[in-house]
Amino acid sequence: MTQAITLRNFLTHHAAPDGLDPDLIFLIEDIASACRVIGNRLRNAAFEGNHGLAGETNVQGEDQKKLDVIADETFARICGNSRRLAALVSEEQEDAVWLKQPEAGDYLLFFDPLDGSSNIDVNLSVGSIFSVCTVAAPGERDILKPGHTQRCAGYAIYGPTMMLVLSVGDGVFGFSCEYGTGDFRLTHPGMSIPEKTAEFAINTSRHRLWDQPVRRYVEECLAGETGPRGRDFNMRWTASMVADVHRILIRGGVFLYPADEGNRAAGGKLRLLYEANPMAFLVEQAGGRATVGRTRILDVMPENHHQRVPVILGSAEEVTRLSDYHAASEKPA
Ligand code: P6P
Repeated sequence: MTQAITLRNFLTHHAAPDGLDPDLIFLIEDIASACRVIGNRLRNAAFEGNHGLAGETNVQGEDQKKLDVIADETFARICGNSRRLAALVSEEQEDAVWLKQPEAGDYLLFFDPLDGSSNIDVNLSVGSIFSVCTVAAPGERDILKPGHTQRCAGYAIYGPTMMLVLSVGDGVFGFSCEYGTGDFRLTHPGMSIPEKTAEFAINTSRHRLWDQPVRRYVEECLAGETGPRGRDFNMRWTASMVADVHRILIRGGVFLYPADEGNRAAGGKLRLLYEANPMAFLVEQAGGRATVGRTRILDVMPENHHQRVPVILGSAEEVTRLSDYHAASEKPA
């Protein structure tokens, strides 16, 4: 098999419309380095006493795992030296960390350093999610950027293989970490989501809380070939958005974390700036769709740093069907 090209080779020769800004290349390589270190710390956690809780709660009010703290510190330590990085915006930190006086064109890095960390102690896949936007004007300290302005987005998945999956706006590319050298090498060029699917992902224990459009959609899937869909569906739920989205990028599917009676007051469960936006960017770049029910996630104008939104994303046909069901439920009787 021909030697798969490295991430650096890909970025320096990538045919993004006008080539990639060298400072963006350096930042992406720093992100990859941070993810490689996090993957190694995960692998050695049992020997380093890094399983379990850190004894703190984060801004989300969640009990921080020791590895949440390590992952957050790793992103800050490694990416914080990137030349034109103006701010770090972490799920684990209440406020943005400004590294320099922002200049027009500087980068903003949004990240969920360790997503799905409740899976760590049971040795299931977890991930890191990242998104890069730019400062619009000198001195601007506005981090509330809508998702369609992202310059780059991606994730690392720490599974049987550690992978980095990213887009710089012209398709989605997957890089596997080569054991031994630690190089991320291009193994999944041009990742694409099939328009049709027979697989859905939702936390079904919240069934009693769902709104009618989601309840209708899921019940039709469960009815299988005897119901209106005329075919059987499969269900997967990994409690790790990165793992569910990765599966959808590989073989299709639809992922739902909708607003419901239990989370509506908070706006949903998943966070807009560093979970929904980067994943929506990837999904659209791979030919899928991503909405909050009807509205495109990438068009949502953020109102605050840790804003939560409903998320429906994946195979275009299914996301469109759910959008139609939401529209039908909003029509006056
Ligand atoms: P639940 C992990 O905590 C996360 O933010 C996502 O990665 C995942 O999809 C979701 O929450 C899981 O939520 O309700 O199943 O624990």
